Amino acid sequence: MNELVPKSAGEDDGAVSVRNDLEEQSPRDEKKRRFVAWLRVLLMVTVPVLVLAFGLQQLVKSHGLGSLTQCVSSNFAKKSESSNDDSWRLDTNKNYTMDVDYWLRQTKPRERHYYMNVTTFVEESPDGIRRNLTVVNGQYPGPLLEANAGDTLFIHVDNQMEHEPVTIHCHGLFFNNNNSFHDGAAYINQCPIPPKANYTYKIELDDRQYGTYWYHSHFGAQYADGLFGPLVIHSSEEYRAMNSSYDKDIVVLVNDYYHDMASNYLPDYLGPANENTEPDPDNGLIQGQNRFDYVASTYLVPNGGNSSDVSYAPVNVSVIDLDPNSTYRLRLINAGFFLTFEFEIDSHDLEIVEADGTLVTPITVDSLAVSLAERYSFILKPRDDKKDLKNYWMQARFNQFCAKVENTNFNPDVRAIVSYSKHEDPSDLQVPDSRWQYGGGDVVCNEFDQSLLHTANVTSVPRTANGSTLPDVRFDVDVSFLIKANQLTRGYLNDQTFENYKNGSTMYQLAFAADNNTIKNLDVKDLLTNNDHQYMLNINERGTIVDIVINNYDDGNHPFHLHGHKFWVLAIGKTGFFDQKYYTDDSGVMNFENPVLRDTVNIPGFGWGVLRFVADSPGVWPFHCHIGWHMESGLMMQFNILQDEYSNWDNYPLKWYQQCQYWQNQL
Ligand SMILES: [Cu+2]
Repeated sequence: MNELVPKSAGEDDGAVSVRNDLEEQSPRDEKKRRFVAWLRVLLMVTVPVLVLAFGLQQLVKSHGLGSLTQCVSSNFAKKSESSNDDSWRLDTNKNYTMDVDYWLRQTKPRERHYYMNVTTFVEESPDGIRRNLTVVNGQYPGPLLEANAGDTLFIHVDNQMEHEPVTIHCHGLFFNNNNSFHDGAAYINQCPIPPKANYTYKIELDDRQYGTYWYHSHFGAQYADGLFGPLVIHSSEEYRAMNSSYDKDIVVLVNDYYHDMASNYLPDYLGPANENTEPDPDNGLIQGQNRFDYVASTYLVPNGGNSSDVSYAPVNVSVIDLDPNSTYRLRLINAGFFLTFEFEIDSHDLEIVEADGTLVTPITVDSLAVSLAERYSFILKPRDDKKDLKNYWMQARFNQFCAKVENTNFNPDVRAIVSYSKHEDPSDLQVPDSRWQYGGGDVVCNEFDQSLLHTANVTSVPRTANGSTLPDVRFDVDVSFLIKANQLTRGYLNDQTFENYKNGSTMYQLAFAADNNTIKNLDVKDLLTNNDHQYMLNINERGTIVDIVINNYDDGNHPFHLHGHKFWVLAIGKTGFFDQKYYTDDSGVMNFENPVLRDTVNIPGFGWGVLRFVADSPGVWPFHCHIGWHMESGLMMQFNILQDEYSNWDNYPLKWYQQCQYWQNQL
């Protein structure tokens, strides 16, 4: 039986302490469940009446700018009866433009509530080809979440899907030492939100964290289908540190894009005799939109579909409106599933000022390569005189050499128009041909050279107590894809491939059965454990300086991401292997002064990298390649940090606990 608290039965239904063991919880739970059952009946009677009475009017609370509140569930019901109706398309010119002054005026921390109704939305067409999407609030792409540093962010997720669970992960957030159970990684630090259930993430934002982030589903391959969007944390401190160098602020969201649901590609990809040949995208999008030149005779219908089922109507590129008299900060996000892209805007220089929420010493480039899940802010510097500014191509050129893309549908030339001319009809815009020579046709698969990025205003990376350049713990991890039993190819970190934990989530077990679980009991002090397919690096001492030394034995590049932390990119090697002598010699291979501090970085094919982080945030944190296909293939592990602390917390949300019980009862 479903033991979950029904929708709307109370947002914050109390907290659970792990000091009580599971048995001691039961009577309290039982009492609560009975109350909840009563509430459920009450709601079943009253809600339909209310809904009728209000004529489907949305009762959405508005806080802050409330930008999510305009677009709620009444969009879902309508379907193909209105093929010209593109209200499903998020108005990114409006939604992704931030009000710089508003956020600077906010001086006191406050709550920011956002409401996400998750549905599988039937057949809309960001690039002209109709397909199913899984979306937030009936729109694509996902809406912007905004807060100030120090605010408390509430994300109220209502999973309205009939059959699919969901989670929402806020990529790059710290979770402030005390609430990593809200990180949203399915089966790791959360049990997924079941179909037709809801969940509220309460994230107390660190007052030292600001910049450009994003959110996405962390359940299976779901985010490829549309469950993602930008997340920006404003800060007057950051603004001052940037010398107030902009007056307009816009998110540019870029993603590679498939013409079918990710789940339809997975059986082939993960099936026998497929040696890690990833599904290739069909297109890429900027602000959720791009052209696709459909030719019926040559179009490859994905996954053996029927060509007579293909529905297409031409779509234009998106137009980003700019004011010639303003200075813009653009926040660029690679929210894709697979590929790196090279980004440029004709006749503009890009002054990079931020990488993954870290201010960097400004550096000016014509273009830059952005790996999956990375973010950059830059100040936009037009080369033409202000009075001559008109229309220009913005381009995100997907690097198909990296991935050996063979899909003949694939359009790697992803564009939008940057327009300074107030226009009526986008199709009338005159845009000069681009003269950009994409990478000079470079067949190398590297991202932007990380050694050119320097964290602003620092003089040293964290060091151990004795001041040495060596870490407290060095963790070497080898990356490979191996064919093992039944001709199945899987991703391996050292010799371990990740599989979803079957009995709730690992954090649930490690916290609530700290002395009696099948993964890692509290008294086990091993640095590495591997039980129940849960490969873990265990750090038990707060403040431990950890270096992750990654050697990539695979020919493909892998953008690695660590949840809940930022790491210092001490070195990236394009060839060969890491050598211990780099710690102490004068080769300058490693930077211990001012390397970039970020949460995602690309490890080149047959290359290596050394990443340093300080283990100071208790939780079970995924460390993984962000290529969605590779995650599904097992290129993921967990960093179990300060289990003795989080297994004593008393603030686990009741619903977090109950949703794990729900899944256990399904076993
Ligand atoms: Cu990968």
